[in-house]
Amino acid sequence: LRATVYGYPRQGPDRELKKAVEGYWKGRVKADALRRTAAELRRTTLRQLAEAGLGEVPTGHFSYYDHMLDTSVMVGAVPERHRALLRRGALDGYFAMARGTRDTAPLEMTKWFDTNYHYLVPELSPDTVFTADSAKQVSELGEAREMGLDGRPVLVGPVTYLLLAKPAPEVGADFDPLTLLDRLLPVYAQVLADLRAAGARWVQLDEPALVQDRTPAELDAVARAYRELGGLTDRPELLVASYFGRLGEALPVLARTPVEGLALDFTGPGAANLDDLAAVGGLPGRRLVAGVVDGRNVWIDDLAASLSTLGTLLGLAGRVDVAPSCSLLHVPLDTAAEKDIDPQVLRWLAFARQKTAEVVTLARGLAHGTGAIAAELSAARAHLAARAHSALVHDPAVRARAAAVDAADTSWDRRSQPYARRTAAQRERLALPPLPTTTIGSFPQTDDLRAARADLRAGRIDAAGYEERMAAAVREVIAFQEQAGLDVLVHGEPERNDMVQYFAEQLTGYLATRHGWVQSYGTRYVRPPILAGDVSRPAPMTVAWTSYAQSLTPRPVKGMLTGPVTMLAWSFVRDDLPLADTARQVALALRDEVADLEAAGTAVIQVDEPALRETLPLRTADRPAYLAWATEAFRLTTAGVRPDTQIHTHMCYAEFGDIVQAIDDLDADVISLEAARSHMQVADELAAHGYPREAGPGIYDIHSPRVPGTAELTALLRQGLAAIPAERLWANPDCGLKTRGWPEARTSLEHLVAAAREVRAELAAGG
Ligand code: THG
Ligand code: ZN
Repeated sequence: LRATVYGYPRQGPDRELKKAVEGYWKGRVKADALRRTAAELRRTTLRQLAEAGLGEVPTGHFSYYDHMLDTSVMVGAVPERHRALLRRGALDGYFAMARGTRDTAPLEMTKWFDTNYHYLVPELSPDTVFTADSAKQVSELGEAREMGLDGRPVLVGPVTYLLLAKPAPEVGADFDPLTLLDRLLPVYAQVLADLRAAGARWVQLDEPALVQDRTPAELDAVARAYRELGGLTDRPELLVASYFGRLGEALPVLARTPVEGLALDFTGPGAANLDDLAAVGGLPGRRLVAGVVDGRNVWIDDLAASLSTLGTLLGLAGRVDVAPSCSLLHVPLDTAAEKDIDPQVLRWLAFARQKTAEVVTLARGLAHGTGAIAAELSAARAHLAARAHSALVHDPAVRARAAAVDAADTSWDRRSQPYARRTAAQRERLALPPLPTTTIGSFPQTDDLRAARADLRAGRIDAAGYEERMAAAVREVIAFQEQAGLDVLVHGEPERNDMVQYFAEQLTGYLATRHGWVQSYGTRYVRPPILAGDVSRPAPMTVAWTSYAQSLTPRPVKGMLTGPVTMLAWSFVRDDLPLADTARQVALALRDEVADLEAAGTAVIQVDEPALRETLPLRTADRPAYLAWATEAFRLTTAGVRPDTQIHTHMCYAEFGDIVQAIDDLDADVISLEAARSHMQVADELAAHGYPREAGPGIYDIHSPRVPGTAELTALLRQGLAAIPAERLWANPDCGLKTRGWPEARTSLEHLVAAAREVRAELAAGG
């Protein structure tokens, strides 16, 4: 009966790892210094985990960049184009795979399940030759053992590794990486043998892909993999870990293999694992690691409820250990760093360090009875009660307004006229040319803008001085767009740090953190705000900047808002209110902002929902319900406007095929989409669905500093015209320009306008 965790934030309390890695890229930090920094961070983590009282500490979960990339290195799945570099220097080859070099493209990056962490996608082909490289795992285990700790190496399991891989660029899309399983297993066998030789008693194999819908063939692969690995004699004991939900059909499959332990998630939808476990007769004689503390949200645990779950589980396995539901990578490090949050409120929150203490407490309570943790139980009860009754959490006016949306006699989320009719009114009001040109919203976030924010924080300038610096940036952005000849302008968002944080700071119900960094990808981190209470908007948030920009030009300036789904997806959400209800509250607050923008004369309002596709539930059965509340929240935000006010939306990430219906259900007038990298495939998908509205599949890929030529953009527009008629096609980049530099953004947009003009001329000539 012990407590453990699967992984921990890697960056350090002050993001030391980010600084060291980025310093190394810039040549300012030597390889040795980077390695020392990393080793020191790992030791600090191990010390912290040991002092907290963990019986067994995870090792090998550290990463300079990403654990899937580390797994690719461990099994030798290095693309040919990166091999030479990897031979010359391990770190440089590693970072080349992550970031590319001048001559080689990086691995593709995508979301890790439904978290906001992004991993590097392995590229596999029938020619992939796997070879074992246990060095990282063995040496990190050694670090723990030197400190006298019982280290449990954590690896990505072979089935999840293959299920998350994609065919290498040189092989067809129909190649299935899972066919490589029989070649991969001997490599895992070798790593297991190496880890046993290095002193590992247990090894954890993470198989989160098994909480998604899996085909019989895939389940068969699971059975084969763990029968084979389980049948090895020279190996540590195997703990197969699942998280992010219910294991479902994979549970009986795994239970029939000889693995010594399973880790299951008992939070949220994972709660169903309890009945499922009972249904397979439990795990007699084996180890169950019970993920009872939510590992991906920031609220303190209801210790009494968890103890009761654990009590039930005791009868279902030979040995029960206590853990968070998943790696603590997805939460910030330590609430103690948050000096700006009211200490009363801070007690409701648990970050990685606090969650570690919670699992230790639970293990103690389970082993020695509730008397042994009476103080912790009563503190948790008091904090939960304080939260449940706090005025910060409950706003009766917000509740009443949200409830009124349900009333059958309202049509809150329907516009006053159907799309076909209002489009004529918009055409008349806006008088745009065919193929109107616009941008997605943000312009380059320059060092100067960041310096202004730092100056404001440090008190070197006052609010008025800061606003003047922002106003100057708006003037520059408007002047450029007029001169370049864009049709629908934006103010450029110089005043926004992050598209969620900016709004969260202005809405009641949200908490902001100072140090609550969570890794998004590589050395990039976000500080997700915390949805703590009922959401309302005390005052207009964007009207002043939008109106200022509009005062500078006769052309229409778009109002720019972040949509309700994204406001939830990139925040920590409440665990005391259904997501759909929070979405509705955020939508109503945004609806007021939309109304104020419209009243101020804004004719075009864009509500971005980049996260609509990302938040899709992992199990297909859960998707219709999600899409229903998500699209309703968007319509609630936007449907209150006049017919001649044009609503735009924007989404990033390339795969839309499975949500085209939901996009249609948003009832927006215009959608801009990331498409530059998928060669206008998006336009075809929209057309195939019969999408009836206006659309701007991006023709300028803003994810790279490359400047597209006019001819290339003209060709993409013509391609778009093949799928979407001229009166419904827009010309725009595929995402915001905030990560770009001015020189390339300027030239690229000039090319974009030139391309639109050229194709317009062709259309006018009847071509
Ligand atoms: N905002 C939020 N979440 C997101 C994105 C976002 N999740 C998905 C996607 N976009 C992730 N992409 C990024 C891109 C850049 C950065 C982080 C995530 C980034 N971070 C800065 C860094 O680490 O140096 C810190 C930024 C800051 O100071 O706030 O550049 O756009 N919420
Ligand atoms: Zn985008």
